[in-house]
Amino acid sequence: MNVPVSQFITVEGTEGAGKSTCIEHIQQWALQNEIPLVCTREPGGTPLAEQIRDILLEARDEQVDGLAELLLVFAARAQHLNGWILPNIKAGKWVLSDRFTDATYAYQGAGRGLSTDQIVALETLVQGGFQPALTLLLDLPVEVGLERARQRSEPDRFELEQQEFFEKVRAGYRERAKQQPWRVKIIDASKAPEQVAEQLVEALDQWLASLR
Ligand code: Z5A
Repeated sequence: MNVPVSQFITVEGTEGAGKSTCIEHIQQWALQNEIPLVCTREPGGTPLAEQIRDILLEARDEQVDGLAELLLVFAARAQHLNGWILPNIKAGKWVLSDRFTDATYAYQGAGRGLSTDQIVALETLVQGGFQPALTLLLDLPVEVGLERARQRSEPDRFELEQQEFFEKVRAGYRERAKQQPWRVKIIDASKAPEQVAEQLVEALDQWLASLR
């Protein structure tokens, strides 16, 4: 896809990693650097993709087939990418997404145990070579994140998973960072909010400097 990928940033992490808080810091940083940033999320980001999100997150009695889950994730992504992300980037905006395809490798790949080949095939079909230029991976011990998340409302279908599932997801994310260190930056999200914010700003500043 012929778009300037330097305008696409993603934030990733396991349960309770603090993505929402970090996104606020990134918005602040963008404002200070006069960057026209717009925010979105996955699954979701357009009316249709948000409907697919609801289907994916709804806790239900019926066992959800792993491949069905994977296809729904990529159906939502195709709609989001073509209907929202790319038009915004082409219009000169910088896009910040709360999760993207690294989440698929972590949740459906490492977590559910679906084959990497299947994910790569769908990624290629939907995205071509399109990738985030920078991914901030909020990493923390699973039990710390789950404890934070417990303070919140009704758990969705993913949040009902056991600790073992989230351990696999965390390992999957760390593996992505190992494989693509030029793009995926690990942030120690177990620290106090102000220390997490410092790490974020440092990673963003370094990355911005590398573009100039
Ligand atoms: N999913 C998938 O399976 N495959 C895919 O390809 C994609 C997604 C794209 C929905 O994602 C689900 O979709 C997700 C994976 C799946 N399932 N899960 N789990 P989501 O991003 O919408 O859902 P989420 O992970 O539950 O995100 P969240 O609810 O937005 O969590 P968060 O943003 O990381 O956490 P938070 O709300 O910012 O923080 C949690 C609490 O911790 C909150 O009370 C904060 O005040 C507190 N907090 C934050 N930072 C700190 C620090 N530093 N110290 C102490 N306390 C803190």
